[in-house]
Amino acid sequence: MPTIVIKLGEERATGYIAEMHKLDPDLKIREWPDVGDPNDVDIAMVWKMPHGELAKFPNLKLIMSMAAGVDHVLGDPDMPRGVPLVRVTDPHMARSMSHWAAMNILRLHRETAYYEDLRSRREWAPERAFDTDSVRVGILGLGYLGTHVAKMLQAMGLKVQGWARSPKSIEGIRSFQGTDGLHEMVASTNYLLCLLPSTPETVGIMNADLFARMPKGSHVLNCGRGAQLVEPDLTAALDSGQIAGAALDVFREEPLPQDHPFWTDKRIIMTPHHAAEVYPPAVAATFLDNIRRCREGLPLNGLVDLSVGY
Ligand code: NDP
Ligand code: OXD
Repeated sequence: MPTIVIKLGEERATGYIAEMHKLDPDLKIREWPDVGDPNDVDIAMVWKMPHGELAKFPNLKLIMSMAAGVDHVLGDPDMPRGVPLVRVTDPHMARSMSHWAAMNILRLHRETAYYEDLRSRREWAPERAFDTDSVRVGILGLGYLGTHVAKMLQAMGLKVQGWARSPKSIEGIRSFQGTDGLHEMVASTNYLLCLLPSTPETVGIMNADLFARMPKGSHVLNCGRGAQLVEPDLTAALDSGQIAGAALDVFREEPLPQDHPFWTDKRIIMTPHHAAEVYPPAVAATFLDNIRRCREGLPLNGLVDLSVGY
C-alpha cells in the first residue's frame, strides 16, 4: 500500500496530517521515525529530515520539501538524486513574506527602536519628516517570493529593484544580473533584502565588500537563509556606520546560540525564522494534488532543478 512519510516538528506534523485527511481520509500517512516497512513508502514530505534517512526508502517516487527552500534536502549527501524533489510555492506564504518585508523596512525607516527608547524614558520626540522618496529597496532574488514582495513594496509607494540570475520584466521594477549587475544595484540601494535560495553561489553573498558598495547608512534585511550573511561583517559594518540597521529572520546557526552577540545588539531587529510560514489549511489541497500527480505519472508542480539547486 503506497504510504506517505511525514517529518516535521511534532505539532506541525499533526496539523498537516489532519488537513490532508480532511480532504482524503484514506491517505496512508506515517510520521517519521515510525515509518513501518520502508518498502511501502513512495512519498516523503519533509522538513529537516536527518541525513541518510531518505536513502532508506527503496521505492521512493517523490520528495516534497515542506518549505520553499530545499537546502535542507539537498544538503543530505545521501539524498536519492534520481527522485524528483518539489517545494512549496504558495500565495499565503508569499503574502506573509511580503508582510515581514514591509513591516521591517518600515520599522527601520521609521526608526521604531529610537522612538521606543524615548518612550521608555517618557520623552516626547521633536517633530520630524521621513524622507520616504529616497528609499530604494534592492531585492536579492526575484523568484516566486521576491517578485511578490517587490510588487507589494511597490504598491506601498517604495522604489524597488531586484537581482536574479535571469532578466525579469516586472513593470516599474528594474532587474539586474551577474556580478556587475549586483554591484550596480547595491550602489543605489539603501534597503537590501535577501530572498535567495541557499546554494554554493549565494553563501556569504552579503559580506563586507557588498556593504562597502552600498550608500553609507544603508540597511540590510535577511529572510533568505542565514548562510548568505557573513555575520561578523554585519557587526563590523554596523560599528563603522556603513550599515545603519538590520532585520534578520534567519541565522547561520538556528536556534541562535545563547552567547551570540546579535541577541543584545539593538541595531538588529530579529525574528526566529518565521518570516513566512507554510500554513496547513492553505497548502493541503496543493500537496494532495502533487501526490495524485506523482502516483498517476503526471507533471509535478514546484519541481526543483537539481542542476542549479533551487
Ligand atoms: P525561487 O526559486 O522562486 O526564487 C529564487 C530567486 O533567486 C530567483 O529569482 C533566482 O533567479 C534567484 N537566484 C538564485 N540563485 C541566484 C544566483 N546565483 N544569482 C542571482 N540570482 C539567483 O525561490 P522563492 O522565491 O520561493 O524562495 C526564495 C528563498 O526564500 C527560499 O529558497 C528560502 O531559502 C527562503 N525562504 C525563507 C523563509 C523564511 O521564513 N525566512 C520562508 C520561505 C522561503 P532566477 O529567477 O533567474 O532563477
Ligand atoms: C522555507 C522556510 O524555506 O520556512 O519555506 O524557511
